[in-house]
Amino acid sequence: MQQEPQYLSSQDGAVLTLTLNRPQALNAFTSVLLAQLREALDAAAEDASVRCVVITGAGRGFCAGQDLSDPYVKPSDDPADAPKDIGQLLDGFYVPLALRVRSMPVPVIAAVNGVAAGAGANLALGCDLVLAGQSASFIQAFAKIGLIPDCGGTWLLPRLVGRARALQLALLGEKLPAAEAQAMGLIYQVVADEDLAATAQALAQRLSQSPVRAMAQTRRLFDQAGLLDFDEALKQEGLTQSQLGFGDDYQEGVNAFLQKRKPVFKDR
Ligand code: T3D
Repeated sequence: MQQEPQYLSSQDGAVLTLTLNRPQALNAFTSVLLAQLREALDAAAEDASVRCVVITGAGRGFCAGQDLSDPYVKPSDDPADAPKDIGQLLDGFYVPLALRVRSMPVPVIAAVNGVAAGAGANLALGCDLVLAGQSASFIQAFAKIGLIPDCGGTWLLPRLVGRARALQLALLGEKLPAAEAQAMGLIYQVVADEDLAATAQALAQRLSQSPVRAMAQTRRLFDQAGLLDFDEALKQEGLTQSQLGFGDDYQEGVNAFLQKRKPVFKDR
């Protein structure tokens, strides 16, 4: 049976905005929403008209993480039932979503409009640029229900803020206000709540007119750099630069500079 979309989708020029739309539960992830969001991103990855994606939430929250009342995770009332295997939920839904965000051919912006908890926080932190409204907050809520930071959290947090702060966030599970998240380097920028949507859209429009193929390659190289030694990182830079140098965007960027005009980038 076809499920009702649990997100909203709109496109303005080359900017696709996906809005998690379960405001009554602070946009907590059901298995349906997780699958729908991944499918929307899959479609955007294939759609040449999309050159930047914004992910945000409807209502007063960004995303409260896993919906704890979802049949996939809710403990059974019958003690005779075997416990649910949460790993299957991760493999089936969170892993494909986290990988999808991280491999998009275009930049992905999280516009965090309120609380981002658990996997909701880590979905946002996996995006390329994280903007937050001043009243937004980030909570590694896993600590309170006996789990580890998932949806990429164990990988993302130490890289973003270092081990000591990552452990602070993960073990204490306290609400981190957006301004503190910015101060510790967890996110890009905090803006007034009323300016968040417009700021995110302006940033997305700007990125959509930029050489997005090079941006996706920059993300890829940053992500793999921690696994490489310096020599290998330099080699990878050379290989990638070769490929980009054969692309139309490079020609266009150089020609536009020399001709003193605004470049029009098209590669994806
Ligand atoms: O099994 C697994 O869990 C595997 C997957 C793991 C990935 C994860 O994401 S684990 C982390 C799951 N998320 C949480 O533990 C967060 C739970 N929520 C909260 O701690 C709080 O709601 C917040 C701190 C996020 C916000 O607090 P507050 O006071 O602003 O709002 P509220 O009143 O608690 O919530 C508003 C409504 O949203 C409320 O419903 P009601 O009473 O008005 O009908 C609340 O039940 C609902 N809601 C919030 N979070 C969730 C949720 N419903 C289902 N699941 C949620 N995660």
